[in-house]
Amino acid sequence: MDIKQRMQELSQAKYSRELAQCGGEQLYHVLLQLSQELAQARPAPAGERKLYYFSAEFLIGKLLSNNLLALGIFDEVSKVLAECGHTLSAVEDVEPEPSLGNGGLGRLAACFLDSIAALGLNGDGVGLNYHYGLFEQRFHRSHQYEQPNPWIEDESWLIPTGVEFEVPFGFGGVKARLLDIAVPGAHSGIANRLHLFDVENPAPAPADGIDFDKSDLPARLTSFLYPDDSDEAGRLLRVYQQYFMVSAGAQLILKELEERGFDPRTISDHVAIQINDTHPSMVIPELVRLLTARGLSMDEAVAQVSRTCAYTNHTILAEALEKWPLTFIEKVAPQLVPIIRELDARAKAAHSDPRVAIIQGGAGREVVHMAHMDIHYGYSVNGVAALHTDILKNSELKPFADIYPAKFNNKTNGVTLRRWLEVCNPQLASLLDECVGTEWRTDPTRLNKLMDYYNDSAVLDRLLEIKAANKRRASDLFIRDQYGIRLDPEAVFDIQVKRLHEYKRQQMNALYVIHKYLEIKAGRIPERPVTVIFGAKAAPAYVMAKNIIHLILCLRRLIENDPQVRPWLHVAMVENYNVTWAERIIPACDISEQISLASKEASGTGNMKFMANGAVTLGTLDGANVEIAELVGPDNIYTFGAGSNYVIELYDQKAKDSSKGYQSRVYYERPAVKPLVDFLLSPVMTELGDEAALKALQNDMINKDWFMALLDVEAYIAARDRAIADYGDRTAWARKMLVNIARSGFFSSDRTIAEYNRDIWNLK
Ligand code: 26W
Repeated sequence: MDIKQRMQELSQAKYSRELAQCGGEQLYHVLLQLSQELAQARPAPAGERKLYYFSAEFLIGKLLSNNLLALGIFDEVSKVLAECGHTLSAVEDVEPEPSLGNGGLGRLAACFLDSIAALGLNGDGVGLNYHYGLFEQRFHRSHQYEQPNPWIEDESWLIPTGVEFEVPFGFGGVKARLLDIAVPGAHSGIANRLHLFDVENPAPAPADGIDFDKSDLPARLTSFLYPDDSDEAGRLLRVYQQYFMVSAGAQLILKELEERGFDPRTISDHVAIQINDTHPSMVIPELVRLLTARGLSMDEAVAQVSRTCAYTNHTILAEALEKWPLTFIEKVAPQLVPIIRELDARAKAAHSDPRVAIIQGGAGREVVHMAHMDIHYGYSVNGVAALHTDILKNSELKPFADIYPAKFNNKTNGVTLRRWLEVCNPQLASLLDECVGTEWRTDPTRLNKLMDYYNDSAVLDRLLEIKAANKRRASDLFIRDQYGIRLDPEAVFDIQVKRLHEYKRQQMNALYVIHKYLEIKAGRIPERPVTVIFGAKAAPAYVMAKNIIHLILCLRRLIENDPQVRPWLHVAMVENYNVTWAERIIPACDISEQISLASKEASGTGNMKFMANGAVTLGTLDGANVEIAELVGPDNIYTFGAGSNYVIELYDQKAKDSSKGYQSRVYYERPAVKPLVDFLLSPVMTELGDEAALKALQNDMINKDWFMALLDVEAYIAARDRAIADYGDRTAWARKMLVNIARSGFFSSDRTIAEYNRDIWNLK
């Protein structure tokens, strides 16, 4: 197809205008339609077995550039736009970012869809079409506020399919309408689909913030992702959402199975279901229900389902392992209760260990342990990084690993380097083309060849120039879009962007900022200026996380207003951090903050994106940081802090005797730590901020500090100062950048997906 000609035709048909006369908004819609046409003309992949990737989140980001790349017309379209005086990135500014995810788990699902399609595998996503997304974050008086984040426009990537299913809730049936988003594969010629279910008559956005009447079902089922679950109505709504997704999804699977001409008795030969964390776990009893309704015996249905479903665990935090009161399920989907009881009875008959029961607790207090159902009735259980899988096998899920050793396997996460390098960092991508050839774009392990340039000063200089250009660009976008916030592109860019959670320890990063501030105030001027950038949303009901945001925003104000400190230290926090901001910030990063308490971050995936863009990691030996450290070697990463075994030991001690194990007060009393923590309630801070919030945070640090920030903070400060000092030797630093880029090929999600397919899905 002549791309330029088709763009011309579309601009005439849609706007009765020459392409060259179109504005950014019109060009966006021309390209949206062009991409839709090309993607829909592509065949679905062949394959005996088809994967359905069930996930409550798909954090897909803007789609235009990514789809143009996958469709093989990125360069051509960029050229045509340039002829009209536009750039693709300016056109893409018009596109709203779909707000269908929260953090790593959702973004991983999006990278996986991209890689499944790129590898030509037969696999679709199944999720929900949240109209107002997670929430849009606003800062006001140094606090986070939440607003609905509507993203669906009249013309969008959503394709109505006309397919509908009835979901049988306890209160009656609700129609699920299927909308699809095409997922074209790069270099594979095929397109898969992301199936998003929606209600027939979605409710309008709530009038005030994100609070709404949670009993207003069914209209509210697809309003928000994870609506505030701090009360019972919110938690119940989640269960409604989950059942809506899995019941409609299971019906879709059976419909397609029939259309492909297969008997439901052979479903496991033709279908694989990946359960992304426990949010979709009710697909197991639902599929048993639907199969028995189609004539299979209970034994047959259970056997088939157990060879169809596979489960991925993304966290070991106890509070995130879902346990639903049986009364909730009784209310939402009463027809599942006898099936879950049967599944539980079978598991209990086979395994007397109460720790592996599906239903736990006495009469009236029974809870359904979703992960346990997945493990007993799934054929594969995987963690998302080597360390995480080891912890699952050796502690968190040990009783299960002892029963089913063969089910457990590791699949270290990956990210799509198409979005996270080719699209977001085109200058670096073309330097890599020059150095290692363009093959790295289809085979990222080729990036290893970059090591040949370790002593090539011209290439090292180019790396530094590209980084500097990306820092200037990010600074310009900050001024433009973040209320004129000024970054210093000459400073070291030190970045921590991820969900806000105590275990990720943004509070420890803030303590470092305080340390630097106090140093400068005491006249000890740092070697070079540092810009500390944060980006994070806090769950609406997570008070401590919001307090940490408050601390960061107060520190920002304090420093900006202090002419003595400002030349050396900047703090910036991105408002409404999302995929779009990640694409702008990550290429500009020098130091990548990956500082979770060892054992708590299952993998992390931001760490991989930063590495591929030439940032050097400052991190604990947690999650995939461990594998990054092995790949780049000790000279090219800064690791610090307590190891996971020690941390787990401390928790065990505390569980046995609360006066043992980690006692934060001991660390608080250390002379290097106390002034930092005390500073939270210093007069300059209480004048700026909300004293109660700061006090609550300080009090928690001193008396609880469950994620042990004070245990590691001294080692952290030392490691960070060392990294900032090393940054001064530009050649040595460029070498570290080069090694990180060269070794990032392993973290391509194409590699991860090839492993899932080889070990779990067997799609072809
Ligand atoms: C209570 C329900 C619930 C629980 C946990 C909702 C959402 C979550 C998290 C947001 C799940 C999540 O994002 N986990 C992350 O998954 C990534 C992909 O595997 C990992 O890289 C991260 O380490 C892990 O935190």
